[in-house]
Order: sequence, then structure tokens, then C-alpha cells
Amino acid sequence: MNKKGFALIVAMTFLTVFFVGGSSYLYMTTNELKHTERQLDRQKAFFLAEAGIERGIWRVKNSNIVNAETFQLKGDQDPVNYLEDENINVTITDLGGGSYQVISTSQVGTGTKTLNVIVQKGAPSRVFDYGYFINNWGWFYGSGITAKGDVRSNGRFDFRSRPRVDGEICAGYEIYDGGQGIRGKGGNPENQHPFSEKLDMPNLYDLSYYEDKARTRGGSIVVDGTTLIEGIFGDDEDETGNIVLVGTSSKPIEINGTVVVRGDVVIKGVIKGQGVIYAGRNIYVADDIRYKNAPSSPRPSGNNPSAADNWVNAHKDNDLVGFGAAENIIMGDYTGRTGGSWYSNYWLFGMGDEDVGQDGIPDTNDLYEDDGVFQSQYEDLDGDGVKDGNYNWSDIRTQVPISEFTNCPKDVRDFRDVADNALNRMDGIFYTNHAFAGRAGYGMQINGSIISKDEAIVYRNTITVNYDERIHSRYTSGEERFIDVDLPISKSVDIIRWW
Ligand SMILES: [Ca+2]
Ligand SMILES: [Ca+2]
Ligand SMILES: [Ca+2]
Repeated sequence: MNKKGFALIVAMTFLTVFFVGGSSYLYMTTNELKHTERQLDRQKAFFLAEAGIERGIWRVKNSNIVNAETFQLKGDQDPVNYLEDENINVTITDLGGGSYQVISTSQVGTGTKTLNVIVQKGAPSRVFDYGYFINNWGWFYGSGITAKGDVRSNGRFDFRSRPRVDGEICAGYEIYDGGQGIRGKGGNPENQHPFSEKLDMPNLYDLSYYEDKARTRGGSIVVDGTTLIEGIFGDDEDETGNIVLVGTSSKPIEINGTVVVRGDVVIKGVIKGQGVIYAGRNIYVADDIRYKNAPSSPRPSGNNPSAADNWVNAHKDNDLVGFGAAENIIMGDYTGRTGGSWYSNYWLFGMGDEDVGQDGIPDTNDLYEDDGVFQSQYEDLDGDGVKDGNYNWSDIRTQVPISEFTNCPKDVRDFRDVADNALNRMDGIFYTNHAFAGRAGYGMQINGSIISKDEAIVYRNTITVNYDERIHSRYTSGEERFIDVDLPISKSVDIIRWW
């Protein structure tokens, strides 16, 4: 909603109130009339104060903050009614940590109304409240799948062969279990929420916001005493922009803060610290990724909020790493040479086309979907200005041979030399607004979250997602924000509290 749109709604709402009220004046005594007038004044003042709050939020969102201002609703047009001449007083106070208090006061006749809100800017997107979040099609096909924590999709969410969900299930469209049921809490219809509101995914097409963070907060990656990345990798002429990061228990990858790699990142092994690695193209999870200092258990021991609070408090300083790819996250050996075939491409190559219609979701048969025309306003989901087709091998492969990557181990000549299809463990928060694709080993455990537009994960035997409660918005935003890793932010301004 933009500012102009809101002012118009206020004016129209008032007109309705005014005329409805006006028609009943004829039948009232003077006392009743005064009473009604006072009520109307209060209502008018409320609408105006609300308009002031909207203006304050608009200012916070657009980094156009004025500490105190007085304005009227009247725009360029001729006034529609006298309300447009009433003053609205707005103050904005910076509370630190990206939160602001907006106070708006308006007086109409004898009625005065003051509204207060506390808003948060630059908070991680709400998509991080889920262990598994897919913008398009959420699908749990197989009894070996277990999700501990809430799961969500903006499109439909399909379940087959009785997977297990210990949490709530939300979807923007239908939730369907194939008539076979879902084990765990998610199997109870009370915990299924089809046709939920759409949650917007952060867009990583333009990484400049994260590059600023990397620069100003001095993010780094160190392995065995050598600093491999300082802030941004790929902005100097002598840097390739593509890097291989391998950690071991004695020589882990040490991350501190936010770093941006402009090209591809190939990563595996042991990692420690807190931070986020952003890649301008793909992130390759070549093999297991394990925290050096992981939380003592991947999940809180109970299901109540205080168990989560205690668990988060106890582990707030343990390792916590995010991976944000502007293009794709590729798991395993896509060449299919080490650890068996990759298979993910069979699913993936039927996904990704942006001719998805007005709702931004494929296979919903809405306006403009599959019409062969690119309505960029709705359909340019990744914001790159061109219509993306389905994924293909050029999306999957590294952009240059791995031997040309910085820090490529000497014995690695081909991608298959660094990767395999037997992953059993991924610790971390994995985010992409394109595809998460890959092949897992026989008993895969993901401790963190998988958030992507499209997902094509092929697993064997079992796969378990343990949502890392530390990234829930309860702990990463608002007045009590105490987990502060720079996960992809929501463009919106969240209202934390209002009264
Ligand atoms: Ca659609
Ligand atoms: Ca279209
Ligand atoms: Ca596009």
C-alpha cells in the first residue's frame, strides 16, 4: 500500500460515515445530535491519526525520516470535504536496532486521537519462521521424511506416503495428503492452514544491501589462520569471484559476520562462528556441512514456548551460519560420478518458468498464467528484468571449471573430485529465491532450514529437517531482538506493537 492510496481510502471511508450519519440527523433531539457529533469527531480523529501512522511507516520504509511533522490529507485535487484541512501530527523516534516508534495525533472538533506503533525495519523475512518454506510447490513425498518445526509454501503443499510433520502446515493454496494421512501434529486438520496469506520472499538479485553490511561490519572467512574473504570477494581485479571453502574439525571454516562472494561458492566440511555467506550466483553444498560448536541438541526438548526460549537462550552463542544464493543452492555431485546418480534434474527441469500469472505461483490457472506473454510486473519473480524459463544444466554447473576457482585444492581437477552424493548432514540456514536441488545420502539430517522458490531434493531412506528455533522472528526482530545474523531481510516494515 502506498501513501496516496491510503489517503484516498480514508477520505472515502469518512464520506460514507458522514452521509450515513447525516441522513439520521433529521430524527434526533439536540442532545442526541451533540452526542453523535462527538462520536463522529472521535471517529474522524481516529481515521486521521491512522493516516499519520501510515505516513510514518512509509517514511521508515523509505529511509525518509522526519522527527516531527504536521500535515493535512489534501493533495493536488480540490478538497472533497473539510477533513482534508485538519492537522495530523506525526513524530518518529529511532529506538535503535532498526526499530522505530511512530506517534500520530489528530484533533477534530472535541475529539482527539493518538495512536502509537513500534515498527521494525530490516528484520529477517518471516519466511525464516519455517524449517521448510517453498514459494511455489511444497512437496513431501515419502514416509522417510520428517519435519520438526513448522512448514509452509506459498503455492499448494502435497504430501504422499504418510511423511511426518511435528509442527503446523501452512500453504497459499490447497494442502492435500493424497488420502493417506500425515503423521505427527501436522496430520491434525487443526494444524493445517490452507489458503494462508502469501509471504514475500526476499529478493537477492541486488546484493548491494548485503555488500554494505559486509563492508561496514567487517565480515570475514578464515581457514587455518589465512583470511580467505574480507567483506566482499570478487570486487578486486585479482579475485576470481569464485571460491572453494573446505573445513575440517582441526581446521574449520571460521565465519565472522556477513560476507558476499560475487560468483560461485563451493563449500563442505566443518564450519564455526556466526554469519551469513551470500553468493552472487550458486552455492554448492559439495558434502556434509557440520557446525564445530553445534547446539547440544538440534531442537528444544518440549513443544511449549518457554522450552523454545530456554533452548534459544542456552545456544545463542553456538555456531549459526546462513547461506544465501542469488541463484541456486546445489547439493551433492551433480555430475553423478561420485556416490551414484544425482537424479534431481529429473524433477528440477520441469520447474522454474516465470509465466506463472498474476499470483506469482505456477499451476494455479490464474490470470496471465501460461499465456506465453511475460507480464513482468507479476511474473519477473527474481527481478532480473527477463523471463526465466525452466531450469537446465547451465543453471546447475559451475560458471567456470572448478580448477579455476580460488582456493581449489590441488588434487581437485573436476567437480566430482570435491563432491559426492552421500550427504548425511547439513547444518545451516539455506536460502535461495531460485532452486534448492540435490541428492542426499541414506540418513540425511538438516539442522536449520531450507527456504527456496523451487525445491528438488532427492533423498534415500530418511531425511529429517530440524528447524533451528534461533532464527524465529521472536528472537531476530522487535524490541527483544538478540540473535543478529544478517539473514535476507523483508522489504516490508513489520509492526511489532500498536496501541
Ligand atoms: Ca499462477
Ligand atoms: Ca504470462
Ligand atoms: Ca526473471
